[in-house]
Amino acid sequence: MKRLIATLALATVALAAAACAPANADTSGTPAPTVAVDANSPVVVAQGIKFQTQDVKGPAGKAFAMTFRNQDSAPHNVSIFTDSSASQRVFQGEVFAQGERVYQVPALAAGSYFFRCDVHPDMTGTLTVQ
Ligand SMILES: [Cu+2]
Repeated sequence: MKRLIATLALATVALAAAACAPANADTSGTPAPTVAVDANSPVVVAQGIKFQTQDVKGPAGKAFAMTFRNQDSAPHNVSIFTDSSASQRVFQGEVFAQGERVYQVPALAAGSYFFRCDVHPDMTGTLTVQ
């Protein structure tokens, strides 16, 4: 009887461990590692239905963090395109009102990119990736 209890206890521990494992070992749909904001991270500020920062820079060839500070009660976002025709989007930031988000911009080749607010397409700017 003692042995059975010990076996059951072990089985319970094993089950508990197995139940915990998927949360730590889930490899399906693993998000890309988050890139932290650093001194060179671009910051875009929106105020008065305009981007106050219309020229920002980002590093070429690696994902980077972009801080977007929306000081309006109107919703805005930052959407990045290959050029001002806005036909090829390379990044679309979350739309939100009044607040700040750190966008995770994917690695981009060096060059000049166009960005705008999807809600107000007249709000535009240039992202230089170098
Ligand atoms: Cu907007």
